Amino acid sequence: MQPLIITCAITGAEVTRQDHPELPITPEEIAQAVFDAWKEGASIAHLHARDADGTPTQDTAIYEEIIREIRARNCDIIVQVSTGGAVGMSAEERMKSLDAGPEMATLTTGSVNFGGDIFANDRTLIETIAQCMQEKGVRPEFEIFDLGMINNALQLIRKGLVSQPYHFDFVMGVPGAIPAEAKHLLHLIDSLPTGATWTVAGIGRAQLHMAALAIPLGGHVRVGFEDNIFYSKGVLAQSNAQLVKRVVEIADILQRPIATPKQAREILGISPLIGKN
Ligand code: KMH
Ligand code: ZN
Repeated sequence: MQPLIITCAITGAEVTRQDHPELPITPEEIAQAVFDAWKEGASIAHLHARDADGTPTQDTAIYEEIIREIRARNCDIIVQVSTGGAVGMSAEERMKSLDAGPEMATLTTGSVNFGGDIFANDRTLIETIAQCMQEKGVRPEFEIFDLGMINNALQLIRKGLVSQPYHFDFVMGVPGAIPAEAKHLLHLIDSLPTGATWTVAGIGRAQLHMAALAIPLGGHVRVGFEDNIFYSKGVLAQSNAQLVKRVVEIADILQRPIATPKQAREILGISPLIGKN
């Protein structure tokens, strides 16, 4: 089994300081939270940017500042930016994060109900973002909120817009999308192209359960405040790092080693970080 890649989704676009008083918002806060999560065993940081007042933004300069702050901490974590942004953003706005020089980025391959909103990703938008990533040499992670999105991802592969190795993230438990249940996870895994790797991001209380399922199944795990702010029922997690630490503890019990960023880059087909690994 591959060593376990842990992604930490630090901030997201939906959670507010009202929801969690320690939500990282400024580039410094986000970078420090990434550093702390990396220290605990995360090898990918999934990043969203916020304005000074906490509003989601895809502003290139803010992403650049976050990345600069991460590297200033001598942290070799894989930087994965969001191209999902927030509901309602245009494709042009969403792609601005790709100009900040990330190694990896998310790519949602279909539209989905997203709570009371619609996260709209029509075919033209998906292909436009995929092409932009290909031109910039940014590795995509397919964000799969529902089964049909795997079909759309396969279409991109057939069109030559994404090359191997393929990596998928199953986001499970968003209200309006695929429920976070074991039978659905098994079906998603079964629907992947041969050799693809996968991560699961359970939403809310499903974060823990889906992580615990993924580890013995040979998948990878995403945790963090973007998807879940609680440690247990009614108890807020102290930090993103605390959520990462718990996954490492479970993996340890199940005797699955944790991937370093260097190992994660090898698995995901990402070039070594110059001067680091
Ligand atoms: N904020 C969601 C609407 C991604 O990062 O690519 C989209 C999202 C997915 O978070
Ligand atoms: Zn995201």
